[in-house]
Amino acid sequence: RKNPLKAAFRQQQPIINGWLAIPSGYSAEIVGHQGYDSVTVDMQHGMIDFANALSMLQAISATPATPLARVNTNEPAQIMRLLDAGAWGIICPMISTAEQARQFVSACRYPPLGNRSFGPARALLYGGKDYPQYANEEILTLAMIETREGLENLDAILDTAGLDGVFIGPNDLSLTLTGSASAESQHPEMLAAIELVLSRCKAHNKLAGIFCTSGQAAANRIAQGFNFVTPANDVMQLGSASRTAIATARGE
Ligand code: 3PY
Ligand code: MG
Repeated sequence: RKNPLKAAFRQQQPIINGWLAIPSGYSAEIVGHQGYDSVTVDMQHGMIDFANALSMLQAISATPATPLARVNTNEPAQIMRLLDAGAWGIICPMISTAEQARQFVSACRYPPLGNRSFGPARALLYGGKDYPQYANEEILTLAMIETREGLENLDAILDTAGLDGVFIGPNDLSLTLTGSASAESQHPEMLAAIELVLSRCKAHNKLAGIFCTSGQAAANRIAQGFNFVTPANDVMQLGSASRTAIATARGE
Protein backbone atom coordinates (compact mmCIF):
# COMPACT_ATOMS: atom_id res chain seq x y z
CA ARG A 1 0.00 0.00 0.00
CA LYS A 2 1.61 3.22 -1.22
CA ASN A 3 1.42 6.26 1.00
CA PRO A 4 -0.82 8.73 -0.90
CA LEU A 5 0.62 11.60 1.16
CA LYS A 6 4.07 11.07 -0.35
CA ALA A 7 2.57 11.09 -3.85
CA ALA A 8 0.57 14.24 -3.02
CA PHE A 9 3.73 16.01 -1.87
CA ARG A 10 5.62 14.98 -5.03
CA GLN A 11 2.73 16.27 -7.15
CA GLN A 12 2.56 19.51 -5.10
CA GLN A 13 -1.00 18.77 -3.97
CA PRO A 14 -1.75 20.24 -0.54
CA ILE A 15 -2.56 17.66 2.15
CA ILE A 16 -5.50 18.46 4.43
CA ASN A 17 -5.02 16.61 7.70
CA GLY A 18 -7.65 15.99 10.38
CA TRP A 19 -6.61 15.95 14.05
CA LEU A 20 -8.15 13.80 16.75
CA ALA A 21 -8.07 14.52 20.47
CA ILE A 22 -11.31 12.69 21.39
CA PRO A 23 -10.63 9.07 22.44
CA SER A 24 -13.22 7.37 20.23
CA GLY A 25 -13.11 4.98 17.29
CA TYR A 26 -16.56 6.21 16.33
CA SER A 27 -15.61 9.88 16.09
CA ALA A 28 -12.36 8.91 14.32
CA GLU A 29 -14.46 7.05 11.74
CA ILE A 30 -16.78 10.04 11.28
CA VAL A 31 -13.87 12.43 10.81
CA GLY A 32 -12.15 10.02 8.41
CA HIS A 33 -15.20 10.03 6.13
CA GLN A 34 -15.35 13.84 5.74
CA GLY A 35 -12.80 14.19 2.93
CA TYR A 36 -9.48 14.62 4.73
CA ASP A 37 -6.36 13.29 3.01
CA SER A 38 -5.03 12.10 6.37
CA VAL A 39 -6.22 11.97 9.96
CA THR A 40 -3.83 12.14 12.92
CA VAL A 41 -4.40 10.47 16.28
CA ASP A 42 -2.87 12.90 18.80
CA MET A 43 -1.25 10.95 21.63
CA GLN A 44 0.44 14.06 23.03
CA HIS A 45 -2.41 16.45 23.83
CA GLY A 46 -5.38 14.27 22.92
CA MET A 47 -7.09 12.37 25.77
CA ILE A 48 -5.95 9.14 24.13
CA ASP A 49 -4.22 6.01 25.42
CA PHE A 50 -2.81 3.15 23.34
CA ALA A 51 -6.01 1.06 23.41
CA ASN A 52 -7.98 4.08 22.15
CA ALA A 53 -5.33 4.74 19.49
CA LEU A 54 -5.58 1.17 18.22
CA SER A 55 -9.35 1.36 17.70
CA MET A 56 -9.03 4.86 16.20
CA LEU A 57 -6.41 3.67 13.70
CA GLN A 58 -8.69 0.72 12.82
CA ALA A 59 -11.56 3.17 12.30
CA ILE A 60 -9.50 5.55 10.12
CA SER A 61 -8.30 2.65 7.99
CA ALA A 62 -11.96 1.93 7.15
CA THR A 63 -12.13 5.41 5.53
CA PRO A 64 -10.35 6.99 2.54
CA ALA A 65 -8.05 8.99 4.88
CA THR A 66 -4.46 7.91 5.57
CA PRO A 67 -3.95 7.18 9.30
CA LEU A 68 -1.19 9.09 11.14
CA ALA A 69 -0.24 9.48 14.80
CA ARG A 70 1.40 12.22 16.80
CA VAL A 71 3.43 10.62 19.58
CA ASN A 72 3.72 12.25 22.99
CA THR A 73 7.51 12.34 22.94
CA ASN A 74 10.48 11.14 20.88
CA GLU A 75 10.30 7.67 22.36
CA PRO A 76 11.18 4.72 20.08
CA ALA A 77 8.96 2.16 21.85
CA GLN A 78 5.82 4.27 21.41
CA ILE A 79 6.69 5.19 17.81
CA MET A 80 7.29 1.54 16.86
CA ARG A 81 4.09 0.39 18.56
CA LEU A 82 1.94 2.94 16.72
CA LEU A 83 3.52 1.92 13.42
CA ASP A 84 2.77 -1.71 14.26
CA ALA A 85 -0.81 -0.60 15.02
CA GLY A 86 -1.14 0.73 11.47
CA ALA A 87 -0.08 4.39 11.54
CA TRP A 88 1.22 5.29 8.03
CA GLY A 89 3.24 8.15 9.42
CA ILE A 90 4.44 9.71 12.66
CA ILE A 91 4.51 13.34 13.75
CA CYS A 92 7.06 13.73 16.53
CA PRO A 93 6.86 16.76 18.85
CA MET A 94 9.72 18.93 20.13
CA ILE A 95 12.49 18.02 17.69
CA SER A 96 15.23 20.52 18.53
CA THR A 97 18.46 18.95 17.26
CA ALA A 98 19.69 16.90 14.30
CA GLU A 99 20.48 14.04 16.69
CA GLN A 100 16.88 13.99 17.95
CA ALA A 101 15.66 13.99 14.35
CA ARG A 102 18.01 11.12 13.50
CA GLN A 103 16.75 9.08 16.49
CA PHE A 104 13.14 9.78 15.51
CA VAL A 105 13.59 8.67 11.89
CA SER A 106 15.61 5.66 12.99
CA ALA A 107 12.66 4.41 15.10
CA CYS A 108 10.48 4.58 11.95
CA ARG A 109 12.85 2.60 9.70
CA TYR A 110 13.77 -1.08 9.67
CA PRO A 111 17.48 -1.98 9.52
CA PRO A 112 19.75 -1.23 7.84
CA LEU A 113 18.28 2.30 7.65
CA GLY A 114 17.13 2.47 11.25
CA ASN A 115 16.46 0.47 14.39
CA ARG A 116 12.73 -0.26 14.16
CA SER A 117 12.06 -3.63 15.73
CA PHE A 118 10.22 -6.22 13.68
CA GLY A 119 6.58 -7.08 14.52
CA PRO A 120 4.28 -5.28 12.09
CA ALA A 121 1.04 -6.71 13.53
CA ARG A 122 -1.87 -4.58 12.22
CA ALA A 123 0.33 -2.88 9.62
CA LEU A 124 0.31 -6.23 7.77
CA LEU A 125 -3.50 -6.34 7.82
CA TYR A 126 -3.83 -2.77 6.54
CA GLY A 127 -0.83 -2.84 4.22
CA GLY A 128 -0.59 -6.44 3.07
CA LYS A 129 2.04 -9.16 3.39
CA ASP A 130 4.68 -7.15 1.57
CA TYR A 131 4.55 -4.36 4.18
CA PRO A 132 8.04 -5.18 5.53
CA GLN A 133 9.52 -4.72 2.04
CA TYR A 134 8.10 -1.24 1.44
CA ALA A 135 7.56 0.22 4.93
CA ASN A 136 10.85 2.15 4.96
CA GLU A 137 9.79 3.93 1.75
CA GLU A 138 6.16 4.64 2.57
CA ILE A 139 6.05 5.61 6.27
CA LEU A 140 5.89 9.40 6.56
CA THR A 141 8.12 11.10 9.13
CA LEU A 142 7.41 14.67 10.23
CA ALA A 143 9.50 16.40 12.90
CA MET A 144 7.76 19.15 14.84
CA ILE A 145 9.56 22.46 14.94
CA GLU A 146 8.27 24.23 18.02
CA THR A 147 11.28 25.37 20.03
CA ARG A 148 13.84 28.14 19.57
CA GLU A 149 16.56 25.49 19.41
CA GLY A 150 14.66 23.59 16.72
CA LEU A 151 14.48 26.77 14.68
CA GLU A 152 18.21 27.39 15.14
CA ASN A 153 19.02 23.82 14.05
CA LEU A 154 16.49 23.79 11.23
CA ASP A 155 18.96 23.17 8.39
CA ALA A 156 20.66 20.32 10.23
CA ILE A 157 17.27 18.79 11.08
CA LEU A 158 16.15 19.08 7.44
CA ASP A 159 19.38 17.34 6.38
CA THR A 160 18.33 14.18 8.27
CA ALA A 161 18.21 11.24 5.87
CA GLY A 162 14.72 9.76 5.69
CA LEU A 163 12.98 12.76 7.25
CA ASP A 164 10.04 13.73 4.99
CA GLY A 165 9.47 17.16 6.43
CA VAL A 166 8.61 19.31 9.39
CA PHE A 167 5.38 20.32 11.08
CA ILE A 168 5.23 23.62 12.94
CA GLY A 169 3.55 23.59 16.34
CA PRO A 170 2.51 27.24 16.41
CA ASN A 171 1.32 27.17 20.02
CA ASP A 172 4.60 25.96 21.43
CA LEU A 173 6.69 27.93 18.95
CA SER A 174 4.93 31.21 19.80
CA LEU A 175 5.17 30.39 23.50
CA THR A 176 8.93 29.97 23.26
CA LEU A 177 9.47 32.94 20.88
CA THR A 178 7.00 35.49 22.21
CA GLY A 179 6.06 34.38 25.73
CA SER A 180 2.44 33.53 24.94
CA ALA A 181 0.92 30.56 23.12
CA SER A 182 -1.17 31.65 20.13
CA ALA A 183 -1.67 29.33 17.17
CA GLU A 184 -2.37 32.19 14.74
CA SER A 185 0.12 34.61 16.33
CA GLN A 186 0.88 37.72 14.27
CA HIS A 187 3.95 38.57 16.36
CA PRO A 188 6.77 39.65 13.99
CA GLU A 189 9.13 37.01 15.39
CA MET A 190 6.56 34.28 14.69
CA LEU A 191 5.88 35.56 11.17
CA ALA A 192 9.63 35.56 10.48
CA ALA A 193 10.05 32.06 11.97
CA ILE A 194 7.24 30.67 9.82
CA GLU A 195 8.68 32.24 6.67
CA LEU A 196 12.09 30.82 7.57
CA VAL A 197 10.70 27.28 7.95
CA LEU A 198 8.86 27.58 4.63
CA SER A 199 11.89 28.80 2.72
CA ARG A 200 14.27 26.23 4.25
CA CYS A 201 11.80 23.40 3.51
CA LYS A 202 11.62 24.54 -0.12
CA ALA A 203 15.42 24.69 -0.33
CA HIS A 204 15.71 21.12 1.06
CA ASN A 205 12.70 19.84 -0.94
CA LYS A 206 10.97 18.76 2.29
CA LEU A 207 7.32 18.91 3.20
CA ALA A 208 6.26 21.96 5.26
CA GLY A 209 3.32 21.43 7.61
CA ILE A 210 1.58 23.52 10.24
CA PHE A 211 -1.28 23.25 12.72
CA CYS A 212 -4.08 25.80 12.07
CA THR A 213 -7.23 26.69 13.97
CA SER A 214 -9.75 27.03 11.12
CA GLY A 215 -10.40 26.20 7.48
CA GLN A 216 -9.70 29.81 6.52
CA ALA A 217 -6.41 29.82 8.41
CA ALA A 218 -5.47 26.55 6.68
CA ALA A 219 -6.36 28.02 3.24
CA ASN A 220 -4.12 31.01 4.02
CA ARG A 221 -1.25 28.67 4.95
CA ILE A 222 -1.64 26.74 1.68
CA ALA A 223 -1.60 30.05 -0.23
CA GLN A 224 1.57 30.95 1.70
CA GLY A 225 3.24 27.74 0.50
CA PHE A 226 2.55 25.06 3.11
CA ASN A 227 2.00 21.50 1.83
CA PHE A 228 0.32 19.98 4.89
CA VAL A 229 -2.26 21.79 7.02
CA THR A 230 -4.54 20.84 9.89
CA PRO A 231 -7.71 22.97 9.94
CA ALA A 232 -8.32 22.66 13.71
CA ASN A 233 -8.97 19.50 15.72
CA ASP A 234 -12.12 17.51 16.46
CA VAL A 235 -12.66 19.26 19.81
CA MET A 236 -12.47 22.75 18.29
CA GLN A 237 -14.76 21.72 15.41
CA LEU A 238 -17.34 20.13 17.73
CA GLY A 239 -17.35 23.23 19.91
CA SER A 240 -17.55 25.66 17.03
CA ALA A 241 -20.29 23.74 15.15
CA SER A 242 -22.29 23.59 18.41
CA ARG A 243 -21.90 27.32 19.09
CA THR A 244 -22.95 28.20 15.55
CA ALA A 245 -26.02 25.93 15.70
CA ILE A 246 -27.06 27.29 19.11
CA ALA A 247 -26.66 30.90 18.01
CA THR A 248 -28.72 30.18 14.87
CA ALA A 249 -31.41 28.44 16.93
CA ARG A 250 -31.59 31.43 19.26
CA GLY A 251 -31.89 33.72 16.25
CA GLU A 252 -28.62 35.48 17.16
C1 3PY B 1 1.48 23.31 18.85
O1 3PY B 1 0.84 24.22 18.29
O2 3PY B 1 2.39 23.49 19.66
C2 3PY B 1 1.13 21.95 18.53
O3 3PY B 1 1.76 21.04 19.00
C3 3PY B 1 -0.04 21.73 17.61
O4 3PY B 1 -0.89 20.78 18.13
MG1 MG C 1 3.13 21.64 20.50
